[in-house]
Amino acid sequence: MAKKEVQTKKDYVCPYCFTKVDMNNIHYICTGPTCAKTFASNAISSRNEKEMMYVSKNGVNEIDREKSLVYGKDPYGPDAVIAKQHIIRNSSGYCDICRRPVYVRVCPTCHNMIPPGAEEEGNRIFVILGPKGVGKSHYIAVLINQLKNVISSEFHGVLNAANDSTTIKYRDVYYHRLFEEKRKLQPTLSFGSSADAHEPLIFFLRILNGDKPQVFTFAFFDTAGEDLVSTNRMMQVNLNAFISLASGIVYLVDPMQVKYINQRLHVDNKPGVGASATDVLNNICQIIRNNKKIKGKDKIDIPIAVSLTKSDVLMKVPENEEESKVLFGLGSSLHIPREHGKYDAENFEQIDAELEEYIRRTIGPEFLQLVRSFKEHSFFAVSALGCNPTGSTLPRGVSPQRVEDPFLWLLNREGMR
Ligand SMILES: Nc1nc2c(ncn2[C@@H]2O[C@H](COP(=O)(O)OP(=O)(O)OP(=O)(O)O)[C@@H](O)[C@H]2O)c(=O)[nH]1
Ligand SMILES: [Mg+2]
Ligand SMILES: [Zn+2]
Ligand SMILES: [Zn+2]
Repeated sequence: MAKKEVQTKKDYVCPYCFTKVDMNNIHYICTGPTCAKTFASNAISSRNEKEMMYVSKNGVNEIDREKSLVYGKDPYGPDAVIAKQHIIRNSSGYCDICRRPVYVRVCPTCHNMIPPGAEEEGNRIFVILGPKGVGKSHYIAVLINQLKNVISSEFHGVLNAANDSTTIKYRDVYYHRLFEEKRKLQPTLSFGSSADAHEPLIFFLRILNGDKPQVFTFAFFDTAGEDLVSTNRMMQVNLNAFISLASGIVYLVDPMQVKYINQRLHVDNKPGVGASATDVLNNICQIIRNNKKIKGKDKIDIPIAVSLTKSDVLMKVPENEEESKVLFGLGSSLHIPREHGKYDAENFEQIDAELEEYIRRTIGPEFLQLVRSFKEHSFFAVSALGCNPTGSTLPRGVSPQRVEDPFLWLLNREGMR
């Protein structure tokens, strides 16, 4: 990857509860198998009032008070979260029960794990945004699978799920349905509809290139298009917090939902003209500006990769003159493969320039203006499926095109070597 100064001592933002964590004030977990139970019985026998706060009603289990509160459970009630392992609420580095050193670090607010290396590399929260039906969920499903393959074979890295709930959610909601059953994904539920919808997919990426390995933590949020239609709605479902904390935004635009393109393109199953890409991006800008107190004249400091989705439909042979105005011809830079195993800045710059012109013609200059209010921006075109599905199944499976491009660009901004 291109050389870029690596920022050290990043703030660690907990991807589960969005708290900025002070790394000098974290909690630990002891992996000793009996310490939690011993803690509970010690507290009961010594009648230590402070410790009793963390013991279940029946006196048998240690209670995770913090996690209970974060998940909306009464820590004194019957469904308080039970701590399977003893929690140490100070930075002494030792378990107060078994006296052994402790290594597993957790967020002091929600007690989810802080990965090793977090204080050096920080973590990156990437959000995938865009109006309803633009292809966010299919993009995420395919991106993660593609990154696993691309990253390992090209960049000497490994992408692993950070926890069991990520493994399960990715497999059950995305991978199984799309790659094994070869069926299209369902529309995403609103962020407010269930606690489950709040939890991002979290992955660790370890890059072994160079002398010192780099570790990145990624949190992917799959948002529901309907949650982005108004700033009020975004505030209501608390989307504003994580959008503003993001290290990178992938903003997806469905070309078929753009009026100018929709009117000229001849494909099966064409969706209708959709919510304006400009309006939704404008809402996102407002939310970020309010949250980060960025003045109107200043640029937004989160890199944005604006990506046209479903690019497969724009690669066809034109049926007439009008249609050729909205298609990518044979000479398009999108046909030039990026150089593998390194960050191919030239290839991305060519695509960026071609797409900027395409977007100016088809979506309009106001949209470009808005994109330019981000300090760093680049245009991409991706296809998650590689074909235009006519029914609810994909008999020939998926053949993704360029889905990793926006992400490689964002990673390069984040100092991936
Ligand atoms: N031709 C083509 N169609 C696609 C592609 N990806 C998605 N689609 C179509 O677009 C529809 C919507 O995709 P989703 O991924 O569900 O869109 P979304 O943005 O997650 O939608 P919401 O969750 O409702 O906001 C799918 O059902 C597919 O029919 C692609 O790469 N190519
Ligand atoms: Mg979706
Ligand atoms: Zn212990
Ligand atoms: Zn947390």
